[in-house]
Amino acid sequence: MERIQTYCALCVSRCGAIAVVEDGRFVALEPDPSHPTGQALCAKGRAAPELVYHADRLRYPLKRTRPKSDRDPGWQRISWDEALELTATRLRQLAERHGPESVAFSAVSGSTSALVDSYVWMQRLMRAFGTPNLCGSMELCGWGRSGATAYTFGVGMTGGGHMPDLENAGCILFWGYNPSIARLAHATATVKALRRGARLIVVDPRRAGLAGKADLWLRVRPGSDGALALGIAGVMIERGWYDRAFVRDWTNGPLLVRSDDGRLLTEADLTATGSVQRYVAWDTTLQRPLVYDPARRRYARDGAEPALFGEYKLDTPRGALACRPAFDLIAENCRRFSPDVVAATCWIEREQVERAARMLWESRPTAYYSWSGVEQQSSATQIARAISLLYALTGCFDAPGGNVIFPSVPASNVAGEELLSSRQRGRALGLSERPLGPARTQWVTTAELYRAILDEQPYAVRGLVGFGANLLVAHADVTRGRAALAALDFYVHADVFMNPTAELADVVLPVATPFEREALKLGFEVSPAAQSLVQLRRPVVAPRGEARSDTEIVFELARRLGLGAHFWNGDIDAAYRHQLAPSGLSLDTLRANPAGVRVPLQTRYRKYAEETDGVPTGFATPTRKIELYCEAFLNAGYRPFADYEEPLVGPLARPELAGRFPLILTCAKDTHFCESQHRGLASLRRRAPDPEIELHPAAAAERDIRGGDWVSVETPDGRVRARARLNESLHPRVVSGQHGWWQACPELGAPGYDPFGPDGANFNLVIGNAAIDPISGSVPHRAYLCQIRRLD
Ligand SMILES: Nc1nc2c(c(=O)[nH]1)N[C@H]1C(S)=C(S)[C@@H](COP(=O)(O)OP(=O)(O)OC[C@H]3O[C@@H](n4cnc5c(=O)[nH]c(N)nc54)[C@H](O)[C@@H]3O)O[C@H]1N2
Ligand SMILES: Nc1nc2c(c(=O)[nH]1)N[C@H]1C(S)=C(S)[C@@H](COP(=O)(O)OP(=O)(O)OC[C@H]3O[C@@H](n4cnc5c(=O)[nH]c(N)nc54)[C@H](O)[C@@H]3O)O[C@H]1N2
Ligand code: SF4
Ligand SMILES: [Mo]
Repeated sequence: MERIQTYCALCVSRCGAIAVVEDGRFVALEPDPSHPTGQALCAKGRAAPELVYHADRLRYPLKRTRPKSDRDPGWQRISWDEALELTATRLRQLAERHGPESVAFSAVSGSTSALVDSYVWMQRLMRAFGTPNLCGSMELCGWGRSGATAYTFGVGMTGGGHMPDLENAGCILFWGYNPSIARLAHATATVKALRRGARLIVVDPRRAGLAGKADLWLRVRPGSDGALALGIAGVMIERGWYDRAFVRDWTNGPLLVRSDDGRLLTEADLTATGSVQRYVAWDTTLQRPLVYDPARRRYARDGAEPALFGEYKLDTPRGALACRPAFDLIAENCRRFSPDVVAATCWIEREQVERAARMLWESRPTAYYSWSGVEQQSSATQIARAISLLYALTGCFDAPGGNVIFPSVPASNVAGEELLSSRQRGRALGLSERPLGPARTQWVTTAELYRAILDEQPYAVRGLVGFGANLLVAHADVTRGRAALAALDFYVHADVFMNPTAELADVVLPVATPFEREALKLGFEVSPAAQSLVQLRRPVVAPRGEARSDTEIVFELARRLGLGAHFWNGDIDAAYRHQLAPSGLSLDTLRANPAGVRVPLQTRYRKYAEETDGVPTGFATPTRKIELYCEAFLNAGYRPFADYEEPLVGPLARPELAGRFPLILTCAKDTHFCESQHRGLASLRRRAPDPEIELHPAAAAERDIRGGDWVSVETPDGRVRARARLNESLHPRVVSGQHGWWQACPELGAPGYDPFGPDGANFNLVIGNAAIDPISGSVPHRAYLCQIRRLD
């Protein structure tokens, strides 16, 4: 028997673990409490051996032999050599004839899979190949917390090494995030913080996970989160429960906004010799304009007190101009969301708004995390902006116990940004419609991908390289998606299992599970201690059949595409050495220490205030301050400060639909499965045999539905089935479903579900791709209209 120190890579938690191997067979995965994320394992982690030895694993490369219109693809086993040569030839042909942008990549999210092992290499391949199109669920999973918040703070707020400092937080705010299910290591750390007396606020339509332990649970109406955040911010401003000095010194709240065009006033507006690069605030002591220089991160007069409120008439060469500090405009907008308005809009009690504001302020330092609940919304960007505003008011950014940019082990960036020309970057699908959205960094949505394939707009996409990604189950507009994938000239898909999306591929490549392959992980994110650990995960057993790691596939494909020079000529060890060079760690040391090596790191706080030659670091934004007021938004035609937008498929925005579809539909993850995976594992399926929809007992009674009944879930876009589960914690007009159901579990005789028809259980069959966030393209999987009916 061998016990191998490793970690479970199946989801974002990456729990430290010990793999038990008996006679060469992987028999168990156990928690490793000596690992910074190893306190516990979930049922999925414990089912790892079942995953590895599952009968349905893909074990050999496959080639389609029948047309895509045929229900049977006629899969034929081929050699790796044939599969990769065919793939490289077809991809090269497409690039030569139609440009590399005619090939898109798709990828399973690193939060729900071990593709995180290979993500940067896959991105490097796609960029070296020359395509700016990666369909990786960014608009549903990471945009709000990382992309949108960066417009405010200059850095993505939650994700990577930028995390809530749970060890020191006085108040923890989880907004649309349930770590008990989604990120075990985070849940464990939160429970520890609660034991030491930290307060917890949970914003969630369901009383899920830690909401049961929270000091305050805000049962928000799905998708109305922006109004709630602005309402809480409004109370904080009104009562003076905010860090005034921080807002004054480190946000662009004091900068004056012109009343005529909403732009930030510049020095050039005041004098002919003034600079357009310098902004203007109002000096409350001297009662005159105060110039702010982003290059020096300072106001012209040391110790000056810029105004946060008021209206000021300034003399300009073109006459008098009325201006107000940005913060004054923001405060005014927040006042529109009084506790009464919030109560009516968000369906919560008005007293809760003040309680939340008070707790965020009085129990600080405050740290927060937000995720899926507010990502999959038609106003995902504005919701993230509103939460960012609220958070900036606490003054806890990068402070002990706040949201801290934890240190990370120095490493070379290998994602290959430099390999993609600016011309190709400019061709990312959706970039012209949404210039500030995820396409700026090569993330495209399925709506854009399907349009490019089917309508050839703005140009034709003809090839797809899929690393995992079950697009037809994970994304909306399923029927159009199927037509699009079937219309591709060439589609290669690498996966651990066959899935309904991969069924439309031309070539399928078998991928090893994380327990059968080596991978390098620099930092485990959730705490400074976790960040300091570097682990080279050892394979526990040899891959089944001919399965290979995604990294091996990327490197070998790169070589055959003539891109070997960017990939150390296929030498993965050499690539790791390059990646590790700045860390001072050697690959041999890591191989000799499977439990990982800790690199001493020091957590520095408030790095924005650190000075170099007398100039503070500031923030990576145009004004070098936290941008509560964002001119980039104004320039793109959006509101420059956080504002509320009604969910686009909701009772207020679509009253004509609300009669036929009176319920609000949202969804959440299941603890037993990752997204559309794992329904085939008997130990998990036994505990969660059916797709479910949760509804309030009153809503059920009104429809003659009992717990356990099969019901239909119908929206303006379609209909699917699910089993009713009664949940008293929900608002009677809110129901919550599950996505990801298609796979059968033959071992238990548990059925699979047709992903494309009303008798199936593909949640996303009833979600459309039309009503989306105008800034990011996010799709409202979490706020839709529906009706539920009992099925006889
Ligand atoms: N209604 C609704 N829709 C949603 C969501 C929701 O909450 N509700 N969540 C959204 C979110 S946040 C996300 S991230 C997406 C998730 O959607 P996807 O990113 O598609 O993720 P999964 O469904 O988990 O997995 C897709 C495939 O990846 C394969 N896979 C697993 N591990 C690996 C690996 O290491 N390598 C390779 N090559 N393949 C692997 C699996 O076998 C599976 O076939 O769904 C989104 N869609
Ligand atoms: N067990 C398990 N773990 C996973 C995954 C999995 O599928 N299963 N997936 C991984 C991935 S890809 C991701 S992105 C993360 C996601 O992790 P989370 O974001 O925590 O996942 P969810 O449970 O989908 O959503 C969190 C909460 O949002 C609530 N919610 C729904 N609608 C709204 C709303 O309108 N407003 C607010 N405020 N809340 C709302 C739900 O009730 C739910 O409790 O988890 C990762 N870990
Ligand atoms: S939470 Fe479960 S699936 Fe995720 S890494 Fe930990 S043990 Fe693995
Ligand atoms: Mo995700």
